[in-house]
Amino acid sequence: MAPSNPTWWKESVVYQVYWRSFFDADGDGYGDLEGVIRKLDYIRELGVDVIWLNPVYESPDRDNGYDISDYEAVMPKAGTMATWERLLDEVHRRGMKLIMDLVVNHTSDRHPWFLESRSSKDNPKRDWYIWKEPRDGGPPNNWRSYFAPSPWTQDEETGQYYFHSFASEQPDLNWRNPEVREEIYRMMSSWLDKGIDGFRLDAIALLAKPDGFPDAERPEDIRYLTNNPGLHDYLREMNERVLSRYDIVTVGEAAFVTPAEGLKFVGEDRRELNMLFHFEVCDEMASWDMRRFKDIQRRWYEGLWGKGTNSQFLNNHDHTRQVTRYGNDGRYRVQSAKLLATMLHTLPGVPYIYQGEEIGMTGVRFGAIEDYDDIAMRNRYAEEVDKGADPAETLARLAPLSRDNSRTPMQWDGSPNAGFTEGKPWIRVNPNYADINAAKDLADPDSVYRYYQSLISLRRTHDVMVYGDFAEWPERRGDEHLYVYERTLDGRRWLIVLNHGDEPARLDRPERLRGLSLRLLLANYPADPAEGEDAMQLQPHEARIYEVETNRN
Ligand code: TEU
Repeated sequence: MAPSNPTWWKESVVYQVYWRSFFDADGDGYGDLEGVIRKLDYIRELGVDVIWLNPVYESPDRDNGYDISDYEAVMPKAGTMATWERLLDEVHRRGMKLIMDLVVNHTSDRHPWFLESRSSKDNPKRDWYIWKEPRDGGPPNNWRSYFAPSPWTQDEETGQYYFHSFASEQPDLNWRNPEVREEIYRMMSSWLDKGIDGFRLDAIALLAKPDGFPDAERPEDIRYLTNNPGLHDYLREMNERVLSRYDIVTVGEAAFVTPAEGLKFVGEDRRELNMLFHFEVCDEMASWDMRRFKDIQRRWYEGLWGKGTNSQFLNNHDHTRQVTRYGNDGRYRVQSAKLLATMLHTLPGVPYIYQGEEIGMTGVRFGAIEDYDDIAMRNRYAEEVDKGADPAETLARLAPLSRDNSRTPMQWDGSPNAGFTEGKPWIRVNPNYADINAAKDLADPDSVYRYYQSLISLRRTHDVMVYGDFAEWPERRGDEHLYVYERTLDGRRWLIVLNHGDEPARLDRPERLRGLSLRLLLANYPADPAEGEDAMQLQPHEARIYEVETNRN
């Protein structure tokens, strides 16, 4: 297949900073922008190119900054605009780039636009949000929202309902209204004019709503919230009016898309966005399922390669840490964290690292609902317990996928609160911080952090990892633990071998590889000097990257 056009952002590795849990410089228990500045060398040393900063805008903070009440101000918990500007300078000074997380599907219910909109039916901003009359005295349709039993909340003042894809404190903007779009584009340009390097666009597949909001046959399947007609017109307009005017990178959050639909967001000839996060893995694989994962990778490769760019990730601030959810966070934690990293950095697409992943941080189990902060978890718990579910059973069922699993503070060292804060942390620290922390990893040449450094530097120096075609070994396609694939570019040939299982495994070399020499470039176990020519003996969670001798060599 045709390799894609070389571009800086395709060659990048992105590091996600969930600032409120990163480093607290002022002792109020929340991470902050000053804290990010102090830890920039740590991030830079890893070798990453781009930082994705979770929302820092003014917000009542009901959904951790995803409920914005002023797009052009910084929330005091994070710091001031002056600190943010210093952060941008310091990121650039270190040769990195900064992308901002932006939420344009909805605002906070405290945003002045919404306060005006809700004030009366004839307010000029009424149509900036989505208002409907009740149906039979109840909500206008039978849908669910992401975070609530209904996406409709009735406003006492006028008796009408407003629409919210997420919590009731997050009313959706009405993208059909050209004034709304104008104002959003103006705001986006003002951030870009400050010199940022792009956006991660939150919930971007939700912008368009269907005509008339028809009832759903299966209300529990919330796909109706996404990918509605008109969406791509908005994205093209946004690109034309704003994005195309800057040398930036954009990544859109797009749940529930097939590769064919995904291509509509990122097709290079379509002029919409650069990359997307599809959630096929996170949404459909509660735990690891190798065959399914391979199938997902294959379909997305076939759908996008040469035409648009994919993202590689298994966790973020909404999804339980990868080594706990998909790997082994017990005996083989270190090996497993390295294997998952190897996989994400060698599969086609741009790798995203979520803070703490680079030291193999794990998920957490809190004993009481009060210890959970996540609005999605708390609302769901309340709904189920209200309906009569057993509280302990509900907590145990919701805990493994609670978003708080990935939101516990960054574990810097073995001092109290993991060195994250000198105050009381806004969310409890994972009790395993004495064992798992950055100071330990930095002191250990075999640590997960050091492995990430090697992996990223390999990617920086070998474009076969970025632009190489991808092919699985067909004889291992059905294997539930082994994942074996090659990347090839201009006569260079790399082989990646992964044993994602708790048992050792043997991998025979197929005929086509017999006699060719393999040069080991990186592995998460020491090489076995006794290993024969024809078969590899793989340890549990072993990962290897080889360069295969080719005729060119
Ligand atoms: O998440 C929105 C969203 O669509 C996710 O719930 C996604 O579908 C899911 O991760 C796939 O399983 C974004 C933010 O990342 C989240 O933190 C916010 O709470 C939400 O938007 C509302 O702004």
